[in-house]
Amino acid sequence: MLIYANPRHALHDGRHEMFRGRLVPCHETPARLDHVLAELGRRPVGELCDAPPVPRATLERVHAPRYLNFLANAWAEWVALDPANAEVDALPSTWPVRGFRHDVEPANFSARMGLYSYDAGTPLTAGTWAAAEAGAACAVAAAQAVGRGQRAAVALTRPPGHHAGADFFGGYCFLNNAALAAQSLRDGGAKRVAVVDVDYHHGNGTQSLFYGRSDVLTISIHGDPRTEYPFFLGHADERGEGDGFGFNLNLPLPAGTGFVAWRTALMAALQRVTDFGADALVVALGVDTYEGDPISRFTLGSGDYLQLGRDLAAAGLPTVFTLEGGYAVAAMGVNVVNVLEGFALASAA
Ligand code: 6XA
Ligand code: ZN
Repeated sequence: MLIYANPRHALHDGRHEMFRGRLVPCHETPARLDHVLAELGRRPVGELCDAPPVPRATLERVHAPRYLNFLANAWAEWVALDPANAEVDALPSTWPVRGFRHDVEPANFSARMGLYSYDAGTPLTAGTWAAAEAGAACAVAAAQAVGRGQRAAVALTRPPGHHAGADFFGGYCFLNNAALAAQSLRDGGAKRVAVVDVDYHHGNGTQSLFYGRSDVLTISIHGDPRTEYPFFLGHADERGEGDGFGFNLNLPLPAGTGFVAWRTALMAALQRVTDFGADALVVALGVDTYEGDPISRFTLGSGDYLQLGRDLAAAGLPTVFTLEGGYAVAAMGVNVVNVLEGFALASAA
């Protein structure tokens, strides 16, 4: 198993996110990935590798050029508004909802922050673009390694990606690493790619990116959006549209769900992957399904992640992992490495 760890992840280090009318400290912190790297130091389940830079054209396979241009320049624009902004994260506060225009890009910076986002929980910081771009490079490199015949590769990166769409950020995500991996696998010759998103939160960005396509099957197991973030997508009746009809599967579960019921959903997901005839699998790996997670409400235990890894390996497919959520920071390393170890041991057996 090859592991591409984002060397620039810590450049994205938000101060605050908006929560119930207050700015509160960010949950999505550099310490999360540091804990995974520390656990990998104790249990080296794979080989750490460097990813080459990702060409802009590769990012444009998934993201809109004007969105990428905005992200790449946003921090410089923010500081140009007022040098004092260098000490403040940029957060959106106005959004073009139903009936507003999205085709005209405003000149105003705050208006563009709103055009290209959907929540106020995702601060854009001095190092956001550098970190996100280097993370995307890890996802593409992991996909290319699997395309060359590796059984599995891991994009160990943050910021996470599965909420990011073609032209929007949100849910702590800027570039959709899982979607970039899936598209790179397709571009490398895989005919059918499945994305299985096991994060607590619905992978709305990934779903929206492939919703009209039958070559990439998207599946997400997540907290029921009637009560859980991201609220406005992730229901069971979202099955895809046009050519993509039947190629999106949502498996929402109620808050409080434990591993037995959760694993039943996982088995349904993996059966659908088999029926689809996937050549390759992308796992959007969030461990915010953990019982100790501060912002989520499933009750998986650390040991359950070993079984998750074994179950994913049993699908028998070349597999790319991307790292998504997980905010019980001290347990994060054990939980992520348990998945990878369970997978590695089962696929070697
Ligand atoms: C609201 C919660 C964002 C959830 C981010 C996440 N600020 N997504 O873990 O998978
Ligand atoms: Zn999550």
